[in-house]
Amino acid sequence: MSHEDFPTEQHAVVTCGLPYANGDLHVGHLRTYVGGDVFARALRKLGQRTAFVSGSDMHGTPVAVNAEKEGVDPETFALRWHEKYEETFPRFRVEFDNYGHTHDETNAELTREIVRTLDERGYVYEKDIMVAYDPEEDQYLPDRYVEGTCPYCGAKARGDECDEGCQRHLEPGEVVDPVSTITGNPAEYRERTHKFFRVSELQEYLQGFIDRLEGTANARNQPREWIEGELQDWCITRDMDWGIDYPEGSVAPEEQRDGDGDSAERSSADHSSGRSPREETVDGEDDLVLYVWVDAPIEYVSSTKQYTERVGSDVYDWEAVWKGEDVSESDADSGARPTPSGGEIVHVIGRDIIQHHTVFWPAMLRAAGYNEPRAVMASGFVTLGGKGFSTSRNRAVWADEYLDEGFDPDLLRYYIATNGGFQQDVDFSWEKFQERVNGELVGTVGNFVYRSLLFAHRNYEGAPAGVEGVSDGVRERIEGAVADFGEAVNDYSVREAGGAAVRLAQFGNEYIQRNEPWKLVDDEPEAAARVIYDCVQIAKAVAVLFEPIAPGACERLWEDLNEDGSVHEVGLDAALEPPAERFDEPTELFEKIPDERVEELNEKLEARVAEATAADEEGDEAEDAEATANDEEAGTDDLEPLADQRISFEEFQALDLRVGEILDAEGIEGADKLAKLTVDIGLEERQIVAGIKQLHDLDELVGERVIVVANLERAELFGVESNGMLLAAGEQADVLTTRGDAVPGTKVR
Ligand code: B3M
Ligand code: ZN
Repeated sequence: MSHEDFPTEQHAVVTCGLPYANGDLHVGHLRTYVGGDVFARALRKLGQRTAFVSGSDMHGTPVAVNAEKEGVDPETFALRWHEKYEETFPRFRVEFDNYGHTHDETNAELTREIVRTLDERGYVYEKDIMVAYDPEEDQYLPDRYVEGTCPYCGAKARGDECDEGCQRHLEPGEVVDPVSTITGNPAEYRERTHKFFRVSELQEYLQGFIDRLEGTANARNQPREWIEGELQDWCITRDMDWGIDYPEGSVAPEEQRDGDGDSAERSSADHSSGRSPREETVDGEDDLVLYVWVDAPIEYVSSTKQYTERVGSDVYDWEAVWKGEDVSESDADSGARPTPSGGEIVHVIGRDIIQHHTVFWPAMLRAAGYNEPRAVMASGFVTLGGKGFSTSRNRAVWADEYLDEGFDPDLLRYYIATNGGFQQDVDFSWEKFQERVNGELVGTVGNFVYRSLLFAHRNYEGAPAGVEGVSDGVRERIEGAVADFGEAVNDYSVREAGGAAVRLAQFGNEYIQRNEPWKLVDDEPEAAARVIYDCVQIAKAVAVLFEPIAPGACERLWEDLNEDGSVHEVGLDAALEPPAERFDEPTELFEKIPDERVEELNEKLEARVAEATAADEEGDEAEDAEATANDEEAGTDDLEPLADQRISFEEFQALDLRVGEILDAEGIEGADKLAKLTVDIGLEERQIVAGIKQLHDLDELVGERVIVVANLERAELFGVESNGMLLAAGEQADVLTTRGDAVPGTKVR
């Protein structure tokens, strides 16, 4: 890896966290996959050779527990979900170059090889530990088979993670007051011998690694406290029989004993009996399977390998990407920076699995002689009504449901990729979805492209002939957008990569509006032709730059522009290549979502959220009636979680907040919620569009002192320019005001 700006000479691999093959996908999952897909496409646009890979996570208790609930063996169960995911991702235009699964032969073999290497290099040792056990069921209780209290923060926690509290990974035996999730009985702790990986020996290396790591700020900062504190070794085996066997002793002979003589066709992981967690085997010999978090990330490598097997190593060499130069056993735990070699490895994950990707995984890679990741991009969660998605409570917008509603996947891609920074949590709402679709996709991008191409087609049958290329000013704008796009990729900002195209289309709209070619056509035909040529060029550039976010729409636009080849394959240079002189009447790229549709969707969703919330409360009451009552009293139930990302004082100061006085307020015709305000902010008067029409008597707002974000970028809402933003709290737009008599223009600090 180089740490040079993209594009680099090296091959890149973009991976997405593997979904557990245990249930339906929802919009929350899609955030990571869409983000990964956008990033991989954007890298390719820059000219970086990139493989985009992932696979289903088949093992571990998340799969075993759900399979057991259905009374199906885990292999059948997981394969069914795997096949479902294979179908679902392309329906959202999330197109992996390879999508494998952790239970296939490639991954099982590579996992055994890597673990053997760790073992041979002295990174693995055995230790007796206390493991939760259900005496009634006569079973050990790994991971999700046990629940209890987090020893670090006191939240309710699963056996292997503090999912509702501090998000820490928990080691076997750590959870306090363990309860079996099979019987609900208190669990006992029993002594067992397990294998441990010496993460602690790699502390110095990891400290260097985290300083080098690129990606989103959460992934670079959050792990510091773990890496700089006391690093614990990591238990890498479990008392289960669903998984990949620990590769030693009995493993190899047992495979040979298997007797069908055709081990290649046999499913690789050795136990698929459906008995999970492990019961003692007949001969009393009980072996360990690897912890799911060992073989899961190895699938990133296996999946890349499968891609190479398909396309050939001359096209894409997985070994060069992942292996490069091995570090010897003795060097591996030193903090020395590894020799730069190998590929640009970028992991795209959810923010709950940062620790696995910035501590355990790089430690494993390093100790086994593989290359380290260049970047980790950790996405925020998608919430509903301020609370996390919950599969079991049906508090979710499901992937299938979205498609069944007949929406184009590009709309959701745009919304979830650009509605906030990648690492921020996003509260899903159909209104916001509609606002972004109708405003930016239909109003800005679609509108600009349609009016330009229609005018070009009607008057010139394509890009006007005889124009000597694009005008200088427009060329500069396009070059600026291309540069912004490149910068966004290098900043790992999916949102900004999308923003570059939308801003260019916005400029296009202003350009056509300002130059009014329809007025020039008769009297100044040359001037008209030049303007329209420029607009067609902008439309072509938009197709190129917006492809990562909206690959379907850009494919249509490319066809409308009668361009050769595939918009998915062209590089950024194509943005300034001359457009075609012949094309047909264009199609509309995006369709407006009517208000009735949103109301209908909202009703469904609100009913579902209410039901889920009621279910939550019932559950909570059973556990802790008092705490729930207090919460309700305080009305905190619906609050969005606090942002986990701190900002610096400088970042805060970048906001120019001012006291303003509302001079005039009127509704915007046709818009349900928007009001156009004239606000005196001392130094000047501003026109601000605010979503408060339904919620306030507009006349009463005149004279109110309000707080204005004065340096927010200008926006156009419903065709009306908004130059600043009003601060307001909550769904009811409770407008913030001042308590004393600060005059308009006073800075808020
Ligand atoms: N299967 C899903 C999760 O915890 C888990 C990811 C594995 S990535 C190597 O989000
Ligand atoms: Zn915790």
